[in-house]
Amino acid sequence: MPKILLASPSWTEMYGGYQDAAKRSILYPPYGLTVLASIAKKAGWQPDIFDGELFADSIDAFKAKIRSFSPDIIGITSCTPTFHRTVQMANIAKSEFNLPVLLGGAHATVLYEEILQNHSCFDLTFVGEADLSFAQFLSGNITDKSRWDGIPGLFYKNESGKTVFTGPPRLLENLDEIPIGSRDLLAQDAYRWSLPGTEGRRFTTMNTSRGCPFDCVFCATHTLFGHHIRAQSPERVVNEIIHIYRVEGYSVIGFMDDNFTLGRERILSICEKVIEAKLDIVMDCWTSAASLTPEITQAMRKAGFVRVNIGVESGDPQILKSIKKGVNLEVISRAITSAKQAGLETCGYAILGLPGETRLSAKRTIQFLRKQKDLDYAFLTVAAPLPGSVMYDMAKKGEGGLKLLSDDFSHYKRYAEPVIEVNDLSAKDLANLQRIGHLKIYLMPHRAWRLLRRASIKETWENIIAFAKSVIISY
Ligand code: B12
Ligand code: SF4
Repeated sequence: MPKILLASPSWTEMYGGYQDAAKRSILYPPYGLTVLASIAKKAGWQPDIFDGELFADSIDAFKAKIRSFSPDIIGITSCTPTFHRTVQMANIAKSEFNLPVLLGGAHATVLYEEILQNHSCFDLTFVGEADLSFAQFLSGNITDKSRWDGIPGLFYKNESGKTVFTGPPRLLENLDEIPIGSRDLLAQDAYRWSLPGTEGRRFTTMNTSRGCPFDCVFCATHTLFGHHIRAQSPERVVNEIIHIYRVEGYSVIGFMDDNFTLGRERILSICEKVIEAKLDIVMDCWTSAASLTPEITQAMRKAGFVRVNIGVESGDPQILKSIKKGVNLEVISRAITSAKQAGLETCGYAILGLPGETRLSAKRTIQFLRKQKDLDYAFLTVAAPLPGSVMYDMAKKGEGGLKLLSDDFSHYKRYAEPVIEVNDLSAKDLANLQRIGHLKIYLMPHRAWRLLRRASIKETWENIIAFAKSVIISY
């Protein structure tokens, strides 16, 4: 049986000075690769997965994995700030092991032409959603380039050295057809996420829908999955939950959908079915405030959700409008309160340095987050214009007061090293506002007290030390 190694580069380095604090609480599994591995199995391949994030020296570990697994082909995923690592891995696979290398993921989906021009280590790029193209590619002779032409969603150089794009990929119409990911290929106890009451429990992620109807200018999700929402049926979602709980022993699940709670009937039905199945599980999800009504938050709490992560983006009404968030501050506040009243932990994410940002609007964001008495956690990131987002084009053209300081994607981190200036805010100002903002937010007595009560004394000290270290390093 031919073998394929699917690989993901290490990524917590993109937290910059906040890496220590991030590593303590976040380690997500490469969900997309588990799905691709199941697709490969169905096509008659033996897959394995390499997750660079699990190793102190991910490059050495990658070489060791290639030696021990001895694949016929390698597939690597790509994200903008870690693309240099993807290239490093592809170069090793090609020059040291002489293996064909496939590329896929968010970064490659936008910049495939430029990538193939500059990096000869990649043989073939899968553009966009790849479930169907990958299955079709693996189901025949993979070295026969004349076949590639008939598979939509591929970019490559043909026999005569000419680049070929076979057109946009076909999208899955029925997401119930996505196979359950091969999580057995992961180091199953290695992953973690700081939800309450989850110590010693096995954590994994799921993704149950694709596409987002909103148009936030900083977001690149549409290039992968489009605007139209496609979602798995409640039956399919709950079957996967039951499977990973009963067969694989996972009892902590993070739903990584862009907007998990969009679609009232679907989410209510999922909650109802989870309750009926009587599972001892803890869950959280990411979503837009637009859909968080009391009816939904209460149903979620009953089903075992313990936290909801909400995109706040900005505390300035004008910025919220101009970035096309699709919700206003009132809706966001109401959603936070509704989640809190239902008994869920609440976490808000905001971005400094969005188009149109000024010192005043950034201060409004910090102030808004500080004052939300029902918000347990809040994180401020600094905007990095991601290829595939409207903001990327704006930054390149200097629109919205933006000035792009670097085209080196390895600097496109969310914490501490901004690659933009905007209006009256220099890169240094943005990093300072981020640091001071976090201090101001977490030193609010109601928030500090709640967090102290939630954590053990040991955990609290460890968190304080990691956070203090992050603040000092990022200074
Ligand atoms: C969950 C998630 C995370 C998680 C988990 C990541 C992980 N280890 O899986 C965490 C929080 C850690 C994370 C971190 C980051 N993420 Co993220 N993340 C997501 C999210 C919401 C879902 C990912 C997912 O599971 N999708 C479902 C699976 C099935 O899709 P997939 O992995 O993309 O794979 C499909 C195709 O892309 C393709 N494919 C992918 N890789 C490969 C490889 C091969 C060989 C082939 C053939 C095909 C292929 O096939 C798959 C099936 O169709 C997406 C948005 C989205 N809706 O996808 C953003 C997203 C991918 N993240 C994004 C970003 C920018 C980041 C961060 C930089 C942080 C940030 N938000 O600023 C870091 C960098 C991480 C890294 N690896 O470099 C951007 C990427 C944009 C870009 N230009 O790079 C996205 C699109 C969100 C956005 N707002 O724009 N992320
Ligand atoms: S940030 Fe969230 S709500 Fe906005 S477009 Fe992206 S996925 Fe959709």
